[in-house]
Amino acid sequence: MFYSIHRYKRITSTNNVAKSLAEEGAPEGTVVIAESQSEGRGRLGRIWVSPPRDGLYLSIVLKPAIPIAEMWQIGYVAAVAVAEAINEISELDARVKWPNDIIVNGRKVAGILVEVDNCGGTHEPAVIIGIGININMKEFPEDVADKATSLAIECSKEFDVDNMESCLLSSMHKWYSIYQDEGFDPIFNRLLELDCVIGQQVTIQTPNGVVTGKAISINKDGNLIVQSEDGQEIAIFAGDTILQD
Ligand code: BT5
Repeated sequence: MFYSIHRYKRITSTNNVAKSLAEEGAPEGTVVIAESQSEGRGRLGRIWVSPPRDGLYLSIVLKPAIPIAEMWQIGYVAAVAVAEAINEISELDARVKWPNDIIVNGRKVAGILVEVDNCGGTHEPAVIIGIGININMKEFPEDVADKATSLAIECSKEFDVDNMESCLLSSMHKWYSIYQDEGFDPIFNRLLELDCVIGQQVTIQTPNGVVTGKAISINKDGNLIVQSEDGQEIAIFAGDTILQD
């Protein structure tokens, strides 16, 4: 896969622009990078705080030859790639908090947004992987301050955003190539090594309500398995994880 990089100073959201490019037939490996976003978003339309130049805001168009129903796997390819890139650059111990948070010392340093686009049936379906990494922020708005962190906060020094970008793109290239050559198993195995949820008491906010219990595993369908207090095992496909102290 070769990257074709589109750079912007300020746009609404790199995912929006990447989606439009995919719908116009942009090839796999199209990357959209912005210095800042006016409408950076997380899942369910939530806001992604994206101040100028302090973070990396990037979206990649991928077109894996797999059924749309399996494209969620690419979110885990990205999670592994982002955690490894952060660890390589900073020597921190970034971990994956199921399903899409990258955390350091219990706080979120990066987030991943996976959006599948069937491109109106005129082009091959694409999966847009949006990645936001907090690099040089020293502080955050009040509503995220208690759960967000940055590389600069954790390491007490600034990092070069361009360096993070190249490290991330090579990590994505590496893990996506492994995925294409060997399938989901190696991704899944690495995910389990980087996971910080299994074995923990958790509260998961799911689209169908709140589940509390002990996280006991992640299965190959991407579900987190939680054992509730009455011993029942619940498989959860999507949600927000809160780790209990
Ligand atoms: C995510 O959503 O974690 C996915 C974030 C993806 C952002 C990238 S930036 C490039 C690309 N273009 C976009 O428009 N998006 C992608 P979610 O799990 O829903 O988390 C969102 C929640 O994280 C918010 O509701 C806040 O509580 C919190 N949050 C917002 N900004 C944050 C930040 N910069 N750092 C840490 N937490 C943040």
